[in-house]
Amino acid sequence: MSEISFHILTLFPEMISGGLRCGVIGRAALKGILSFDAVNIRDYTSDKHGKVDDYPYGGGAGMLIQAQPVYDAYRAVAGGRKIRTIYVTPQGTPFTQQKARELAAEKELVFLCGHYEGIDERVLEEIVTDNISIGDYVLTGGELPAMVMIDAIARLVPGVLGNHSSAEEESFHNDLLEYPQYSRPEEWQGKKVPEVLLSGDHRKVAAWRLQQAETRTALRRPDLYEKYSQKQCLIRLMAQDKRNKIHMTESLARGYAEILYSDIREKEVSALLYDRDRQTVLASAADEASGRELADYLPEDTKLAVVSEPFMKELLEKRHYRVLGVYSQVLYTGRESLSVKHKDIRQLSMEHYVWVCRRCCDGYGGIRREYIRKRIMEGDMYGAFVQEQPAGVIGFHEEGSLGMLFVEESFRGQGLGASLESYAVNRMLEKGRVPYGYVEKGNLISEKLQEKLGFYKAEKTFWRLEKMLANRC
Ligand code: 9D3
Repeated sequence: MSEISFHILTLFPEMISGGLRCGVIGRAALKGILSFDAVNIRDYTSDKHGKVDDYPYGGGAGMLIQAQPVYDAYRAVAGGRKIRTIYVTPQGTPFTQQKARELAAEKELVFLCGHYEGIDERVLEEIVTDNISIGDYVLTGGELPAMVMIDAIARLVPGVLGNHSSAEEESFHNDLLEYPQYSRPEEWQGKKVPEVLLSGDHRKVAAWRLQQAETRTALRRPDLYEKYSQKQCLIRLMAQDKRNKIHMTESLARGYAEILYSDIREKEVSALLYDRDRQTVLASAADEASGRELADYLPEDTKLAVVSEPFMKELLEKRHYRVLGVYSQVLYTGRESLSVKHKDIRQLSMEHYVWVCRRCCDGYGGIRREYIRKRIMEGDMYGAFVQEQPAGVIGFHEEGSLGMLFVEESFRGQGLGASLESYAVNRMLEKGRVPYGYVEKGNLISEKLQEKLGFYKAEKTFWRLEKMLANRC
């Protein structure tokens, strides 16, 4: 079974099958990672002359594709099932990378391509889940737009790009256009390669590339540049209060989070950040009034919230959030890796699931089993083993912070906690991240350990909250 199937309903199936046979996408189809079928709407007409269109009621120029052949073509691929169905139309919402990501998570997609003046509205109401355009210009049909969207979606499917290139690089360059690049020869038609690229000075090269990317973005995409500047400005301001805001600056700098709301008054920053992939909001408000204003921008589809003021916690509780835990935030500003005394620390696998749940879910905090399962599956949980038995655990939360530290009672006082945490810090440093995490408020042993390892503790208290599902009556 392929990872994702694309069904394209069209009057020109050869255009689709011809176009998607080539290149990276064609290869992925041959390997069986993807599958396509271009369905000719005309094959499903009940008209004996093969006609699929007719005049529009109420008059007007041109013809309209009738409901019946479209519906029957749809039923031929969907059977009785409901499949996400995209009507490719100039009247749709513009296609974006975010939409591509969302659609790449589906197992099956139907694309309905329009022509002529359109399609009878009644069949659209019956089968279409999304109306999508590719931009504000006029084409002759929906086939090319469907192929554009399929290309963008397919390359996000694991395995399609091969194992070396990741589809979405983790870098702040995501907000900027790419810098110019040069290859041999050093001089071509009297044009020289910029000096700095030949210098071998990596820092200088990086600085030059960033400056080029910024200039290019400012000139060609002022809209993107505006967003980028706003983000940089917020990062810089929040960096002045690193201990309390490292979770926000890191999420922004990593490109995980976008700004939903920000308000800057005399260096007092209030901000609401949203990490769409992890459905996590990070909020910090300078005062209660800003907090209330900020809360109006909370997105609907959120699972987790991290806040650092008591009034924010209360505001969220009124909006159907439940406190998962109360924490101190700790930050490691060093660059040197820490020594790890305990030698047997390794990634946990699902065979340790029950053990981890007993330590992290049942006792305190109320972390969900489902969350632990996901953390293990994503390779983010590490265990310290003593004679092949798990004796302690630490993990990375979804948004990149450290947490879930636990050591079996009978193994305490031997430095296992310190080893686990040092190990986790080293993993983060290797990835070029700033290590920070959450420890249970009032867990004096743990707080002592943080201090010993050289972590700084935030003055603020942090609450992790989860959005409760709305009651369905
Ligand atoms: C403006 C809509 N129609 C007015 C009567 C005419 C029309 C123009 C072009 C109807 C269909 C088309 C064909 N274009 C697409 O099907 C299409 C499209 C596009 O033209 N531009 C950007 N995105 C898309 S997605 C589908």
